Amino acid sequence: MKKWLLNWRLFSLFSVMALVLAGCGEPFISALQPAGEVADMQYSLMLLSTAIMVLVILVVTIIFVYVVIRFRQRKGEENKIPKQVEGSHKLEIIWTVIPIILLIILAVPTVKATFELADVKPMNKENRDKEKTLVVNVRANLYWWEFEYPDYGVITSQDLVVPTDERVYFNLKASDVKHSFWIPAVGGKMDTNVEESKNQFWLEFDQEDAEKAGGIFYGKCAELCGPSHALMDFKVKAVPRDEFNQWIEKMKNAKPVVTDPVAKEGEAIFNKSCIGCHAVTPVDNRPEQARTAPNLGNFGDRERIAGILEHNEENLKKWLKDPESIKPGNTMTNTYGKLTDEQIDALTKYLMSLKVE
Ligand code: HEC
Ligand SMILES: [Cu+2]
Repeated sequence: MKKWLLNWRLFSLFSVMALVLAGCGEPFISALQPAGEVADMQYSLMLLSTAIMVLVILVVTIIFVYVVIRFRQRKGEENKIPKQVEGSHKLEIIWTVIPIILLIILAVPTVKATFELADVKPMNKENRDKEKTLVVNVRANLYWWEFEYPDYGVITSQDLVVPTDERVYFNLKASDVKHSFWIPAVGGKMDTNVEESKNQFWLEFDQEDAEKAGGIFYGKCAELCGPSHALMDFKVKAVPRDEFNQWIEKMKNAKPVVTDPVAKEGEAIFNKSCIGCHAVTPVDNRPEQARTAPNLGNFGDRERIAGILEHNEENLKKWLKDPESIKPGNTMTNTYGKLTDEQIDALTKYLMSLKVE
């Protein structure tokens, strides 16, 4: 095939793809539809740097085209050499000063935003007002997320719940390998490290934007960590402050009450095969190293199963039957005996009954 034809085809293909991808922005996931203070700042910086880059490209291209046309070799003037400007002081100064100015325009807001985004003083104050300044400990694991509310002694997993219209502060760490905490529409990302180098940052979730996103934002791991890295998702429920307070109260007092006979059977199986890893009350006083699996205290209220599957009985059964087929390399696979369909039904009934709402 002719080379220009091949190039042209590739060009059209990429243009169409760019067009298709440009339609991907949904309010629950898109960094281009910022839904909070941090995301707003990051988005403005993106716009500013893009504008500067486009300006530079435009000016350079225009000068380039002008020079190519204006100074090209013309018939009958083959030996004519245009005026040489090499070493021109004026030009050298112009093209040194302009980039410096552009960099300053870029640097001032960037540095300012960097300091603003790193301001975690309120969370580290000795006598912080716990009613007003919420701190969440995020712990990333292969391939699940734990969210601990240290002021309330409450733990949840996979679904983070936060109040809107205020700064929420996060301690970030990992228990196995490095992961990264990212809620595209709201802000981040920030690494979750193993051991002592704990990261801290804050995010703010806008109530109005949360409503546009259906109350749920999408979060994910943004650091390649293993075969199921792409499946290491979580959900963020952003609710008004008073709703959040009610939720945390219910979490504090949650105890599974099982009455249904099938669910009772499930509970018995659970207490034999699963309780060593999974807690079923949001208040879990075991040390961190002992918490080797998601807390299932409010499992019945979850948005997703294992962070990715739609939350329904059918999918839960699939997960219990063969977690490996859903998240390759996850650490639950092959840690309990083979379950019969009956046992899976009973466990499903039991797990779905674990609710606080
Ligand atoms: C060795 C520890 C271990 C044992 C034993 C174990 N699990 Fe798990 N389980 C995990 C881990 C780790 C995950 C998270 C997997 C992931 O998402 O990568 C998980 C995930 C789950 C989930 C999804 C959780 C969520 O928040 O969406 C359910 C439900 C579950 N397990 C139920 C069970 C049941 C029922 C049993 C007993 C039959 C059991 N597990 C036994 C470690 C364990
Ligand atoms: Cu990861």
